[in-house]
Amino acid sequence: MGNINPSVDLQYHNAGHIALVVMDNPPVNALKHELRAGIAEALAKAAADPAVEAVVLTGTGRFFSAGADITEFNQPRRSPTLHDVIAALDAMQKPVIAAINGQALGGGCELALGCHFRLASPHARLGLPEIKLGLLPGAGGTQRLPRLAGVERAVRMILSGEPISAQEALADGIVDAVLEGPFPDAAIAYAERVVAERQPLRRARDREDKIEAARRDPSVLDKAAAPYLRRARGEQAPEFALRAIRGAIEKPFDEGLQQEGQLFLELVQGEQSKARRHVFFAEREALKIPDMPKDVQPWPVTRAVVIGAGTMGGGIAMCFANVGIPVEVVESDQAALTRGLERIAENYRTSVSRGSLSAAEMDRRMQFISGTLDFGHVAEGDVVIEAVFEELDLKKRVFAELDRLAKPGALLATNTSTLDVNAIAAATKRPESVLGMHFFSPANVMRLLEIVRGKATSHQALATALAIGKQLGKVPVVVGVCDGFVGNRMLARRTTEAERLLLEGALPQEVDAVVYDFGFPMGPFAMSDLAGLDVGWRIRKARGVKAPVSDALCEAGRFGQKTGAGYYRYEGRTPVPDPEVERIIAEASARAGITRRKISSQEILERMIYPMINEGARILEEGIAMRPGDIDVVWVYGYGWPAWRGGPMFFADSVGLRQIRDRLKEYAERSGDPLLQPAPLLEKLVAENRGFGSLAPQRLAT
Ligand code: 3H9
Repeated sequence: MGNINPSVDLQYHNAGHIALVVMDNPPVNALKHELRAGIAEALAKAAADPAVEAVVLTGTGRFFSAGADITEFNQPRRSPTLHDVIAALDAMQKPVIAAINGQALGGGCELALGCHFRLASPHARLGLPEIKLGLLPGAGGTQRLPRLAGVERAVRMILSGEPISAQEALADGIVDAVLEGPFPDAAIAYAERVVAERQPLRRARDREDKIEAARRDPSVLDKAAAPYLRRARGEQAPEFALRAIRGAIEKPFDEGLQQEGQLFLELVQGEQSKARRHVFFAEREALKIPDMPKDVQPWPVTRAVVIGAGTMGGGIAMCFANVGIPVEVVESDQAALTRGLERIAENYRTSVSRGSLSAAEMDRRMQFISGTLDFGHVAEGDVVIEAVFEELDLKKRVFAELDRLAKPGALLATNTSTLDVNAIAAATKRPESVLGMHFFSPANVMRLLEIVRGKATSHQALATALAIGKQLGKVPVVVGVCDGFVGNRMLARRTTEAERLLLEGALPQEVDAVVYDFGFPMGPFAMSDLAGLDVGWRIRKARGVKAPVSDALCEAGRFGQKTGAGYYRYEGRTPVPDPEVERIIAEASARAGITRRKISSQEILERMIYPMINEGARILEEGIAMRPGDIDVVWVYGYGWPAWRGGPMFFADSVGLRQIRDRLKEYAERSGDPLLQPAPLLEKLVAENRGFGSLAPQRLAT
């Protein structure tokens, strides 16, 4: 508890020479109003105290500060603002030294940039991640960082949002020193030196040397920003951030600062940042299980076993190796095992050749992975993840075996993407230890992890799966048991509708263009070609279901990218619209007795999105997901839904549920497809004039 207020402590050191201002607002020192007010008050006291010759500003715990308090963005602004505090720091006539004890992010980093000197502990990190919230650094970051570090580094940090290490910050001139000694003592000693040597105050606002080159040649800025803007596609924040940085080059400091403030305000009030903030909080909410007792402790996991050396098994093994957890891949066939381990090595080699992984790090990771044909090794795993062929009987047999061999207290997980986890658990005498861990392909890249909670899954097993997910750097979302769980079940609605659009008159490239322009990395047909059409074909045949266009393509041997042709033909990996496909589609329409028509982009978009939202409503109704936000997280992290559109359920609220309900009704009547009839929950929310966002978290149905 601080002596200025509960969030700020003002201490005096070295006979009152040095005032130490300590920010203490756990868990991350977010700059809420009380913290800002406390810093301002402490600074005023230090300024007025004749004994004080320098001020050191630092934070408690792992954080200097993680920036503005994001929860305050929906509330009216209260003085002192972060601007006011930084202006006060900047204007101090005594040296103010930021002692960056841990992470300094966003407004926290800007606070440090506003100090006259910056010192970092060796494990400190500095970053401006505002772009990930659909914002730009709005407390002087776009003006001070280019002046301290040059335009290229500033663009990289601001437009990527990725933090840098203390050592990199030192090399770039962002911090003045990295101090090995204990914090804050080392910083206090440094402050004494600044005072003793009468070092002049170094204000970032006065620096011009690092932006001179960009002033002479404006293309420096555009060149640095180009790769980020190419990826932005419809997202406002990168373009706004670039404008703000340009202001630093072209305008006097105060004008640039004012422009930055206006651009920030526009973003923070806009729909895109609201969407990204929603995703930020939804991702963290998803880890909270309403019925989980507080004292449940996950089982410790120091060793993993993966059953199956196929693409999924190998990818999952890499996830463990990447974070330094030893993992053994168990296979029944030597050739498959050798192939699987070689595929893993090949994946790492690709990363090394691209420069994203060092050869030494590849070797280190490979050492965590071993392979065996001996099923007995299952006994060594704290977690065992089964990734064998997607066939219920096979999985049941594997689980019966795991039950026999795994140690008591091991977590037994299946990587099924569709099968009944309860049926798989029933093959064991310990269904409480069984759940689904549905990784998305490629497993070592995609961040979503659907954790499927079976009816018997214990709290401890669930807590362990969540902890593993976090440890692996995944974004875990707990879902209930149903065909396809959350993600693939909703995707199935889109797939059906996409096929129908082709039959009615659209072409694959038209549908894909609409979905791509919405912000997805690719459209449904390019995605099917990538995944391979044959898998779905086999499943449809087994279930007696037809998809006339897709079936016809498969019959023509067009399985997608792997055969060089699917919905497109391929030149390398580039899809090219193919007149042959047009012919196949036209024939399928004729066979179905459909007169093809021109379908508008608006209709395509509605039919690609609204049926999924409807299915999302059913998923909530049935208790397969706990919160609409969980569904949004699934789609953002598993299927490339653009984060700046917040996920399907958030998007639905922003479109308006009445509009969606009305359009669905129309499409249902036109197609005769009962699945397009608005879900009862959707109807209920429309009748009550509410959105999905108003729903309280619920327990999963078991
Ligand atoms: C900004 O600064 C704007 C300025 O440029 C201009 C202003 C004028 N505010 O993630 P964790 C909560 S924009 C409020 O689980 P970790 C979080 O919700 C901001 N709350 O921990 C969670 O709450 P709960 C720029 C925040 O160790 C708890 O803290 N800054 C904030 O895995 C723990 O978080 C950013 O964008 C916040 N700023 O990761 C940083 N940050 O326990 C955003 C966290 O109730 N934050 N919380 O669920 C992060 O990236 C990660 O939280 C961080 C810690 C890396 C800091």
